[in-house]
Amino acid sequence: MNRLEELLSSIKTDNIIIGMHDFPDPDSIASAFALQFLLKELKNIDSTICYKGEVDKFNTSNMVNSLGIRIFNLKEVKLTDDISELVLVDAQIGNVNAEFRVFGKISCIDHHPMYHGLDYVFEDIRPGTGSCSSIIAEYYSENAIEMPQNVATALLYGLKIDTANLTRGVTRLDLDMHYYLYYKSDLDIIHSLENSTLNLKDLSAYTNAIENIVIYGKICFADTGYDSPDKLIALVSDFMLTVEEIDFSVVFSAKQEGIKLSIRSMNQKLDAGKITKSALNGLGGGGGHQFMAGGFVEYAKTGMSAKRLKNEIRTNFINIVKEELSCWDSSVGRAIDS
Ligand SMILES: [Mn+2]
Repeated sequence: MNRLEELLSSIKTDNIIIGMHDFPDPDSIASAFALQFLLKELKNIDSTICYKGEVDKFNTSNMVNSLGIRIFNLKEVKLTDDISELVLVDAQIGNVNAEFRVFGKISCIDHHPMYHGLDYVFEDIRPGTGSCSSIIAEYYSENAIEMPQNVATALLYGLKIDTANLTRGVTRLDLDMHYYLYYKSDLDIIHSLENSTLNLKDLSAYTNAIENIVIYGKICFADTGYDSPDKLIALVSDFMLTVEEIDFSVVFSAKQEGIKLSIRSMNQKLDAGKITKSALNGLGGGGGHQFMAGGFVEYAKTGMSAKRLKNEIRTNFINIVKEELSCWDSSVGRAIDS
């Protein structure tokens, strides 16, 4: 049995939930959407795509609208007794909202590092793969399943976003699936999604970040201002890496409950996920991949003000990065602009 056959045989009911992480991004939405089509097509299984948290505006909601994808907040879904099965995509129990644990049977398809502690009825977790979209696309290609254009477009977009257009964490599978999806996709939609990622009001987050950027060696810290949407914090962090002198970026925004962070690395020696996890250890939660990570620290749990917490977080990051870089040069530990 190949992986798709295994997944299909593990699903016993005809109405399931497909769960995504708390801030669904294009890769998770594409994976869920493509899986939804597969389940309906091959086994006549109905499914509802759910998240628990927020959908950030612009490119994610543009994607949902232009491709006819229906996603729901778990709050909006009436969970009856006959809906007992969950398939998680682009997420695992351990990095997804705890409310998903109510399901009796959970399967998992993901590309994040492994979190342990749960027996899935089916799992296909491939850490290191560039996108979850690539894994789902392979289910189609391996089984010669015809893919509708909107499914291909969603998957190609998810793959492109998670791999920063095939420049970040790319594996052979991502390249093969990029090729497989490319001619099946509506490239005009891809083009318009890629070119309308910001609203005018979002520009202020860039202005704030540029105005208060602090650089230590090749590491930058920047604040997008109060209560920026998560996706925007991530975009500003991506943007920082386009600056020649920067190869590790920590971008944050103070929100009502705490500080949200987005971390990017293009330095092979600096694993964004691991560094974030240890920098926030004891303060809050965080982690991710080699090249991208995120975190959140609640004021209430630390008893610190936003200002103190920002300083604490910055100091932790700098100390850990110093440890990681064996060739750390003391001259780069100095703020060159603050
Ligand atoms: Mn992903």
